[in-house]
Amino acid sequence: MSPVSETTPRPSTASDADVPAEATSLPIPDLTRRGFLRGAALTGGGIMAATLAACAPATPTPGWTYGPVATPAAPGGSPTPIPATPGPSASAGASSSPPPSNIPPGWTEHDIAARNVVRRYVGNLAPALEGIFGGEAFAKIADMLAVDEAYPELDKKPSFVQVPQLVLNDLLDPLTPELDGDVKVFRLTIDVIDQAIDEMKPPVAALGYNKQTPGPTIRVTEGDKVRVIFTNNLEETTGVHFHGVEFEDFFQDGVPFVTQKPFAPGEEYTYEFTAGRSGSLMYHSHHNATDQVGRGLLGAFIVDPANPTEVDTFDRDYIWISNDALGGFTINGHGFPAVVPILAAVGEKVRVRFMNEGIMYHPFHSHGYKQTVVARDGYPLGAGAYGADTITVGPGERWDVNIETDRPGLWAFHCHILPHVEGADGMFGMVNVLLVVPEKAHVDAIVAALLA
Ligand SMILES: [Cu+2]
Repeated sequence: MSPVSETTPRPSTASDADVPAEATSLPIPDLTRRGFLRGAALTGGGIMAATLAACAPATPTPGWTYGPVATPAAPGGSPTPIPATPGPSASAGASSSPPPSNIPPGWTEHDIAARNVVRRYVGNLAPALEGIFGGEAFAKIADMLAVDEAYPELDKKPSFVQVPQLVLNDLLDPLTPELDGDVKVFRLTIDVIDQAIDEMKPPVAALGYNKQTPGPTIRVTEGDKVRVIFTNNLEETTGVHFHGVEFEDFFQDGVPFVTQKPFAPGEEYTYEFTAGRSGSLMYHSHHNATDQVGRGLLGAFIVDPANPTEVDTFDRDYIWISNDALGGFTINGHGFPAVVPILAAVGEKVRVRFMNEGIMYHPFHSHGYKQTVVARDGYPLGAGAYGADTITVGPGERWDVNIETDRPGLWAFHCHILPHVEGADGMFGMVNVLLVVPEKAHVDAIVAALLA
């Protein structure tokens, strides 16, 4: 299975579900032999350990801050050594590699720092790229990253695997409802958490649903009767709004003092409604929201169509929730290099669901590929679907795009407001990568290895 929701409305592909066991025996020897096993042995525990670790960080939690934070101190438990002797400038503090003994001619500390961010992103995937893209392409990548320097990141999993992730949590531990008759019942807690924006910075004080931000994806089908029960474990009141639902009963709309009283600490509160239309919707706090949503009380609410059309049939499905209010510039709660790539094989159709929970506009630009915009705010565009390579997503908006892959590569995919993505220490924040590999077997092997 791909790193996507389990309930993608596509023709059944049972073979997808049991990928990991067979994937590693596929003809991609470099992937397992030289790349991942080494890293897996060092980091151990994998995603689940990272998820658990995020719930109980040992370090103090500073408040949210804007933009890149070049904090050299590693969070508790990080094995990353910090160079004791900075180079000519300390500005490369986000790097975990020792200062290079020789900076290539014409380079500055900026170049070294920028390269280190990408080294952290690729991690121990770097050697495996030879088996995926072939020797010629790998030689260029290896030269760019100076793989022959045997830098420390070569022995670590990619940054995005070292922190909890919505995409991976949805894959490994999807929020599944109980059934009460014909009602799908979801239970969520609302908690104070610490959020690691990436694997290097100290975690920040945050709020989450089921101890994660974004909260777990709530996924139902058009026409389903839905009950969602929240338990407020905060020491403050809150309320939850399902954003985009056309409620029959306005008292389910979740706006304290307009449709309900806020729910108090320790209180349980139940919303019950029918998912009346399909689309990419959201759920989030609608109480003290600048603060509470900014700190992380947000998540995706996906209503799959009862009768999917061709547009709603795809191979992989990615949620892309941006936030910027108080936690820096994040995609799914993390900043680059801790953002899970959009991973696909040549010949696949990928759905990306942009959802903006922040307070700013973000133009998300795809390198190398057309995005076909198929729905806005969950409403299908039908024959009005159009192509673009830059999709501006405003606060509260959701834009669904399909991308059809036909060429392999590592394609940058990022907000084009440059202060949201790149600074003196290289790329950060709202940067993602569309990683297109030649064959589906490569996707499966990568996922299996990352999760090992
Ligand atoms: Cu932006």
